[in-house]
Amino acid sequence: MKIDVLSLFPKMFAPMQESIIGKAIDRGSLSFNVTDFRDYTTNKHNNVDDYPFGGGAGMLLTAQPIFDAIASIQEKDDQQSAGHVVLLDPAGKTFDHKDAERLAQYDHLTFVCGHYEGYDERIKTLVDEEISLGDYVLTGGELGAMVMIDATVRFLPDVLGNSESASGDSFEDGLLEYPQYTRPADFRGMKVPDVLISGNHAKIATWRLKESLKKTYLRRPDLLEGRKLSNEERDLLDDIKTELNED
Ligand code: 4GS
Repeated sequence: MKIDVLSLFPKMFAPMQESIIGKAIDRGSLSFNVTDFRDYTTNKHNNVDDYPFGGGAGMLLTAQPIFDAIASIQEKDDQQSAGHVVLLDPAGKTFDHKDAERLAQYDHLTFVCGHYEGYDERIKTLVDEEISLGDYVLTGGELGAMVMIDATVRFLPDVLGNSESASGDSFEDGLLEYPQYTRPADFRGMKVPDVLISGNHAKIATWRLKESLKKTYLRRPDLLEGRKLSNEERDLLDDIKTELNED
C-alpha cells in the first residue's frame, strides 16, 4: 500500500517511523510520504491561507497549494493518481473499525490535513470522502490522519506479526474483548478463573463469549443494537441479564 499525506507540519509524522508501522515501511509493505503543501505555493510570501469571503473569524486554507500538491502526487504515481483522497474534517463521517477495514482495500490513499484553519470549499472537489476522528476539535488533522493510518494498515497482510493479531480484537466481531490472563495463575492472591485452566476448550469458548457479551452489554449497549445475535448469544445474554438483576 502507498500512503501520501498533505500537511504543513511533516515532522509531526515522526511516530510513523516507530514500531509496527515503521517496520512495515522498512520492509517495503508500506510506502509512506508526507508532502508539505507550503512548498507548492505560488505567492511570494508562501502563504497557504487567506481571509474568508463574507467575513468571520479565522483563516481558510486556499485551494492553489493543495491542488498543486495533489497534482505533484499524481505525477509521481504510476497510474497518475493520488488514489483515494481523504480529507480530515470534524464535519466528516466519524471514523470507526469498519472504515479502517474499508480503507485497507485501496492500494493508494492520500490524507489531506488542515492545521488551525478551515478549508476553501473548492478543495473538496479533489476529495473522495471527508472523515472525522471524533466529536472534538483538534489543532490539526495530523493526529487524526495518523490514527486512521494506524488502524487501517493493521488490516494489511504482512503488517501485524504473530505477537499481535487482528482477529479476536475488540470490534472485530462487533463485541468488546473478553478478559485475558497470563502467568502466574495466582498473582498476589488474584486468581485466574478456574475455567481457563480447565483445559475444556468448549467451556472456555462459552465463558469467553459470555464475558464479551456482558462487557458489551454493560459498557457499549449501542454495539449490541446494531448486531444480530446467534441463538447461543441470545441465551447467554438472557442469563447475563438475569444474573445482573439478582445482584
Ligand atoms: C478533525 C477531527 C479536526 C478542525 C483541524 C479545525 C484544525 C481541525 N479532523 N477529525 N481546524 N475531529 N480538525 O478537529 O479530523
